[in-house]
Amino acid sequence: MTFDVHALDEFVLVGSAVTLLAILAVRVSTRAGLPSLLIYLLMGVALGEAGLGIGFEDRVEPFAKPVNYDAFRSFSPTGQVPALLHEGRTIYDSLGITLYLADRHDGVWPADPDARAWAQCTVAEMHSGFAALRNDCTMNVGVRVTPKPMSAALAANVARIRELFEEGLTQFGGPWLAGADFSAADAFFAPVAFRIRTYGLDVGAGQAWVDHMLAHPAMREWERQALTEEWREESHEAELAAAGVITADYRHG
Ligand SMILES: N[C@@H](CCC(=O)N[C@@H](CS)C(=O)NCC(=O)O)C(=O)O
Repeated sequence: MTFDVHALDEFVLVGSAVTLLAILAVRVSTRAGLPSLLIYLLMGVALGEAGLGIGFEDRVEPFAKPVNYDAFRSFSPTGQVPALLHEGRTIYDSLGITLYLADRHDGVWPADPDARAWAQCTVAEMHSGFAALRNDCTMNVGVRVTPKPMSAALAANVARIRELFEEGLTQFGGPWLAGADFSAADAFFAPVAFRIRTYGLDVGAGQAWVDHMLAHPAMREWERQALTEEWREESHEAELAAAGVITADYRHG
């Protein structure tokens, strides 16, 4: 996903005038995490950067306290993000947005039938699964954590991720999960790349993808913005404290 914010802005200007509400993408990534937000932001930027012509404008929507359901309901029927506003439509849910984009742009899914089928399954698996990873390894771009001993469920999630990454890289040749080109599969696992780094999770040879992903200009820009985030959210900070011992905190906002 991204790169230079100004380049991104240009993309937006010349793009398809999609407005992506990647709410809190940066803020959320700093403190804790809302994977979907991140996913969106990343996906939009990445696809745009990849030259697929998907321009979008992201908007930060802070969480309302004590609950933000009503506030988010003003732009998203589920009270959740992400939501994509396009041509008068509200497209919500990460998978719904992906399908919507794939109907309108080439490259969201790999062209190769095998890679395409694999990518679609992995996206579905990410969308509906990995609950232990989401719960136990709260998303935070700005810190490093020595995690508490893993539950059996978390260990199984990490093992499955390792298996998926290694399978994708081996079967389709990398450097992206489903082959030579970035696809929705990479977007859906982008927040996982940050989690792997934050918690030092072992994904075996899948680390090659993590390194490749984290080096992407969009990811670096995402991280840069996250580190400057000025606010912290109590609940996410509490989740972080419960996840293990914080060994480094690079947030300077
Ligand atoms: N299945 C949904 C999940 C969306 C979701 O969990 N969104 C979180 C942020 S990543 C959210 O909006 N939470 C609102 C809240 O915590 O009040 C999707 O993938 O779009």
